[in-house]
Amino acid sequence: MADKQTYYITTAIPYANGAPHIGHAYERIATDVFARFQRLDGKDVLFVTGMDEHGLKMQQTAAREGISAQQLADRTAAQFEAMGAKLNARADDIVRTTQARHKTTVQEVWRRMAAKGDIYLSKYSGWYSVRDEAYYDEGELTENADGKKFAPTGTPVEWVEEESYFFKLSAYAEKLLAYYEAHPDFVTPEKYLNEIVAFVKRGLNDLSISRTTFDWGIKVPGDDKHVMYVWVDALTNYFTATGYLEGGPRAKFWPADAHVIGKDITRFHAIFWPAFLMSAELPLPKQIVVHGFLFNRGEKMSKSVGNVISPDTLADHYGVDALRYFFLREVPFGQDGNYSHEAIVQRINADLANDLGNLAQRSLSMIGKNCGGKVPTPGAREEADAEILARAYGAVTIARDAMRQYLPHQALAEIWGVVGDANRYFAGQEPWKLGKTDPARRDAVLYVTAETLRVVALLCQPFIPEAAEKLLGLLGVPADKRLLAFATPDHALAAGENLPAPAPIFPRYVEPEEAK
Ligand code: ME8
Repeated sequence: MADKQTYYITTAIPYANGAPHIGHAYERIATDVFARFQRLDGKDVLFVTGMDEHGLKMQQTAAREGISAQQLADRTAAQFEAMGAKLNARADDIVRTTQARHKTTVQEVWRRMAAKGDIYLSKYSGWYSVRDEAYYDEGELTENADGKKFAPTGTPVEWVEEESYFFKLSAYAEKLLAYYEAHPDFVTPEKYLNEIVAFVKRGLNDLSISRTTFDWGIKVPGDDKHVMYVWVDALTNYFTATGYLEGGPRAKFWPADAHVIGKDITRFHAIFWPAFLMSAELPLPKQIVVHGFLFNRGEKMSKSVGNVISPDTLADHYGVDALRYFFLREVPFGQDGNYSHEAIVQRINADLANDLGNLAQRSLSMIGKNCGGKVPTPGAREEADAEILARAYGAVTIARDAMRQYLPHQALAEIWGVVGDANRYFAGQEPWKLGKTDPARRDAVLYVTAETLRVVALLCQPFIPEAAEKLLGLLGVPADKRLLAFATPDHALAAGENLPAPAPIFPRYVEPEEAK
């Protein structure tokens, strides 16, 4: 048998100096959905996340709390691991930048860049924001009445002068532009690539890549005074996971298929990262997949506004599948999105409980009652039957295509298009009236509905894994027949197979006060 096609996908690695928030949950869920979809489609998938544990901010937060930076990193890493488990979005591996395997890899990548002549020692000075871990140009700053200067992000800046190693990023502008030109899908959605191209066309400055002002970081090979400045360290995590340089069993996964990231870090991923890899003579990732930001009713989450909701609280309140569905359906991928109680409840009750849940419940309980709890006999196929089935099988190709383009909202719109049509089919055929007049036709309608639900459930697995598993169980689909390859007519439900007793898959969301 030919080797399975590999597929390697990553999330950004969250800063380890704070607890997980909704943005992190959104990114993890989306990446998990992409990973699950490709696995469902028969690929050999590696899904990696990690933790960004170095930097001055870590040192400072830890000091404020009276713990070591490593203790802070350990605590946050445990919170993120719990989030992944809670959201049913566990990764195959977690690269923590303090791990030995990562240090070795980063130092080797540095050596390769140095060997290429791309790293030199010089002096760096400028307005630095500790909180942003970034220098800012004079022109970007604002000043308050006391003459104190602030970054565009509102954080205070201070004048810093230090010896620093630099990476010759300026030498890569032309090469990067040629690369974008040859690989127009390198950054998706396209609007983010356009921003990057415009930025690079204005010319690139060399990049300061080491610090002497703090020591919580990976040491520069051959110069212990310096630790690497966060981005060489952080970006290399994607590479570390594959053990590519050691030629281990996961080396086949490099280059990555997709780095899923938020829109605020596109420059680092679409400019720095490919330039580092070109310099180190390593293959470039295939795609940078950018998502937008999530806001609570249009407002940025902040402690002062008091609208910070933990992913944990949301998952407990609405259910994990509901949250996963909401994020991917409601927000066109790549754009910013909003969440609110009303919007989540609307999606749960209309799409999940009503459209999918009710259809499954009604059709499966009729099968339980009237067909002896067995898959009914399809009988003669009428035009309406053929239409809804063709629509369902056709959705597989459309969903696959949408997912290849990282448009999960379109895949879900297509799947729910089938669910809508199936509801119209069911209502139009009125199988509950056929018991006395034409039981064979009733059975045929129930069969077609169940087979449509099978295809829908197969497609739903990456998005709402628990509910899809439940539904596939109720339809008697064995565990080894749940890949997307089985969503075809030749693997249709077999008449006469025993089905388990029907059970609801999606309860309606009821406001706590109504439930009393
Ligand atoms: O940027 N909505 O870490 P991070 C959606 N350590 N996504 C959001 C978001 C929001 N409100 N807020 C943040 C870092 N994100 C670096 C990454 S990768 C080599 C290093 C996204 O914890 C953000 O865009 O600030 C990023 O993709 C991820 O969450 C981690 O953000």
